Amino acid sequence: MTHPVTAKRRAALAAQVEKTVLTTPVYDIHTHLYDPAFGGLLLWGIDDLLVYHYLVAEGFRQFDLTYEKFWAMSKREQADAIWNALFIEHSPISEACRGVLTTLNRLGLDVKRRDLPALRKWFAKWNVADYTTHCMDVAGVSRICMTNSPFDDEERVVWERGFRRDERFAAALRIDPLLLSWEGTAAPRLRDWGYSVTPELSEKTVSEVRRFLADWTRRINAQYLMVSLPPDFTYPGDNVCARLMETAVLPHCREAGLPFAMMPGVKRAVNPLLRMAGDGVGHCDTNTYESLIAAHPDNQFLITALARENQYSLCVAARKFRNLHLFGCWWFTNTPYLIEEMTRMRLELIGLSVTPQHSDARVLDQIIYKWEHSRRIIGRVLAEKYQDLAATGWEPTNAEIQRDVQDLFGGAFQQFCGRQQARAAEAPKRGKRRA
Ligand code: HDL
Ligand code: ZN
Repeated sequence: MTHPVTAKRRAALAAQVEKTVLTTPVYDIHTHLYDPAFGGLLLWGIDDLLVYHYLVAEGFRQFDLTYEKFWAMSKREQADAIWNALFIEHSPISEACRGVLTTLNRLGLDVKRRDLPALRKWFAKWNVADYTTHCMDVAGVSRICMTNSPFDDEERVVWERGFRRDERFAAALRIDPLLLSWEGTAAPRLRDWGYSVTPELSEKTVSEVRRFLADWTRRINAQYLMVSLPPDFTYPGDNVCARLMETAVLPHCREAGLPFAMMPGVKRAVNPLLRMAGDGVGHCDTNTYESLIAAHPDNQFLITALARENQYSLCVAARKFRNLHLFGCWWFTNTPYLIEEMTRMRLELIGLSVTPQHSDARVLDQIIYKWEHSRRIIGRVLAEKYQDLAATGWEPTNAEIQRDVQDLFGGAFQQFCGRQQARAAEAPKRGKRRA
């Protein structure tokens, strides 16, 4: 017998969920932002917002500029071209355009004036330290995880010099060149840095790769390791990527007590003339990820996939493997339509053991719109789920709603990471490294 849920009760539930979702602080577990100590690497302000690579790609669909002409422009000139094309000559309907306006509006700026010079004047008054705190306050983001690569020359020197960490900024060790360009990029660089590796994956080389991973894990206090993988990555497979994962990366993660995050489905440089905006999407083979996860029950895996078509099979895979945690609506899936579709699919198939969103922000101010938009969608879906439950007679208390939302906004991720740390701590304290 269903319990008649009055419209008033449904509305009260929805209002409670909305209030909780809009006010619960978020741990943003994957971004391209930087601790302000990294100086110019931390992008912020109206011109960086406008030349974000999502808007560059959309701008090229409207203006007749050649690629060469556009890339020869200053950042301000590029921002002017994008502003005129996407905000003045056409209405800013796309999610990336809307995001700029949401950010400006939440910062208290009057967007209907369409006055870019006035906007620039407002941003010019800020300094990065105060503005970082302001953006995090407006966005309700309490912690930001960076993407940190030793292979990024600008970033590496800051780590090597050392600096006082802003404890709001966590670090993740990004290792794409190690796995995807071992012979061409990583092996020579590791040798430059004093690790005696050879292109062949000898025992000595593997041991030195693990020493490199351990050094950088310690240096940045990595919360997880991370790689973005092409659609055709296969496991098992006779490829360097799979072999380095198996012999070096995953044993290191077990020993260090860290999850391994994989982001499959990027087709890099589909249009190289667009530079960072030129990457596309490819469908990955979920079998590969099921095989990898099944073969490593003592590792914790985080996955966010780029192709919409992979979302359902990954949800089913997450039902099979408790050491798989799905996160975010990444990149091209970060649109209202797909965030709603993916959040429904996940809540209905794997409940609250998921992290429905990360911002992937490259420009500090973007956390304001990326979280404003996603909170509202996640809140709508969650409210509907509770309303469905209410029809059975079961209703969440306000404390249970708060607990569930905290889980979705970083708590479930931290519990998931905690399992790998606990396993590493239990591991018998042996002299030699764990295989
Ligand atoms: O590889 C990644 O982490 C992606 O997020 C890329 O950095 C991509 O350029 C991006 O910014 N997507 O939103
Ligand atoms: Zn990213």
